[in-house]
Amino acid sequence: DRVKVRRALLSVSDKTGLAELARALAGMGVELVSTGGTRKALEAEGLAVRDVAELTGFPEIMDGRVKTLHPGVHGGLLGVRADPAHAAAMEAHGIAGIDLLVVTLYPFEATVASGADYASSVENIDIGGPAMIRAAAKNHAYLTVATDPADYAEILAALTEGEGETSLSLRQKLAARAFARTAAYDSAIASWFAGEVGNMAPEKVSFAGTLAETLRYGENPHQSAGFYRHGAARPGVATARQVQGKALSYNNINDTDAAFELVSEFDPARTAAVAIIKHANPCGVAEGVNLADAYRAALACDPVSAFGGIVALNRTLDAEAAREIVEVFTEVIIAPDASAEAIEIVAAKKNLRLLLTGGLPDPRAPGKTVKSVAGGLLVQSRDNGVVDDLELTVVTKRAPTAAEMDDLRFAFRVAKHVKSNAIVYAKDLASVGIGAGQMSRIDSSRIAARKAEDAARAMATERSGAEVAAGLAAGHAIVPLTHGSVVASDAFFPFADGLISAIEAGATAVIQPGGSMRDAEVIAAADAHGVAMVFTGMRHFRH
Ligand code: 93A
Repeated sequence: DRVKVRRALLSVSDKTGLAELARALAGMGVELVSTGGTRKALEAEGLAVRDVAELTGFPEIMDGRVKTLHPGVHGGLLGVRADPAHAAAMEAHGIAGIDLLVVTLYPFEATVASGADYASSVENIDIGGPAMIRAAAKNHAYLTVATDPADYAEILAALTEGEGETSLSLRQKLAARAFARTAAYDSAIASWFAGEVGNMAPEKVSFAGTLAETLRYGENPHQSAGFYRHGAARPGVATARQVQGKALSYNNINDTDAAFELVSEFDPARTAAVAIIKHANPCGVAEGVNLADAYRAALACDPVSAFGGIVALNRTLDAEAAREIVEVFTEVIIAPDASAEAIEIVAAKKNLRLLLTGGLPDPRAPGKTVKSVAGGLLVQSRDNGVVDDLELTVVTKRAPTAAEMDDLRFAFRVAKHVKSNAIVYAKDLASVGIGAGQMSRIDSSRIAARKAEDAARAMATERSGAEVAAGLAAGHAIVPLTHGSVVASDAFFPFADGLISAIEAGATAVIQPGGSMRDAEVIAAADAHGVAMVFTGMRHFRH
């Protein structure tokens, strides 16, 4: 997989580091070929360089718009050296093989940024450069391609160490960078153009990935929208097979993604898990001995919100679970797979979408998430922290019991997928109260507790009227589900009040990152109530 570099084609707008690179290459006996401006720059350095016109047998024409767009160049970039027919074609047409391509593109981005007019912006759209870069990157089995002066040192070091040869792994790495460069370049052109023509629908502009689908509308009917796929191997809503149901909406896709990412936190070999999502937040999550069991427990958390929700499962959807789910109005079901019988049961609900992904995504996998802000994009590595990998520190006098510890881990796992400020009450590996998206932690705490009370009331009224009437006559109050629960917080409690509100709701153990200036106060409040608390050392903000 090692390839000797004999001939280099250099065609650069940004001439940073060019002379040093070319001199070093010449010193290794590499033949240099260049386009007009680059050749002049090299000759000024006293280097011997052939003009690309010698490869094409054609002069640069049309002010340089056509200089390398010729089989004499592209045959030398694209020819498969090991293919006898390709080799024969190169021989027959006198095509010289190129082993190293060095191109920096016309400075389109800088031209636009400088406030240049329309005509000069257009003139700075490079055509021949990207064509060569893409050809060389495609043929990386034989070619080394540099698209940035920052690549030169690495290439020279490899050539020096490899006695004039490059390795496949280096060529692959450079090819990936090359395609990223041309993609970003085209993105910049597309964005600029969309701005110039003004009324162009923004969903037609590809920032990353390819347009998979134009959606009926965006978050609201007056917004246009599209769904782009970027070919990552992460199983999920973008790669799923839709077995049945209407087309997914923008909000469906967003919520389904949130739902499936959440259940993927639960190892299917260890447990069955179900999440029900509304507005990208879970309204019920549970583990169970099987999916039907987990679904019932997830539904009990907030049966009112579950109406019109998205249901995600971490195992193959079976008939029993399917029967339970179709009882409740549900927008989307997403699972790694489904049994034939389950598919038949779901088929009775024509509009219900069933998505099968063929697998679960790895919660620990690296990756990037992107969010748009006015005039830019915020990019970060995905939150791949998993509670099982964290060192949990008991900070209170009382340590959690084994059962509390299981619930604490469960609750923290769920809290990671709840919009901040997130408070999650859990009992018996099921959420019993979820507080999401509040501006103060204590509000999330109170909302979660109130929802747990509502759920308890809903359950009571579901029981026979006589039984409830008898209970109420006897003066029995409704017992909120938070009684005897544990509570998780996605970020530290800044004050003791949030914790005290959770204790009042009936929580007996707490899991939170820790790290507040007032940790001592919060720990003292827990100790005063005999509550056990563990610190994770990792925060899970989600916005
Ligand atoms: O105008 S082009 O799109 N047509 C071409 O055939 C072509 N070949 C190389 N631009 C082309 N290039 C670009 O010219 C390269 O990407 C590089 O940015 C620039 C180098 O030209 P020179 O060596 O004349 O300064």
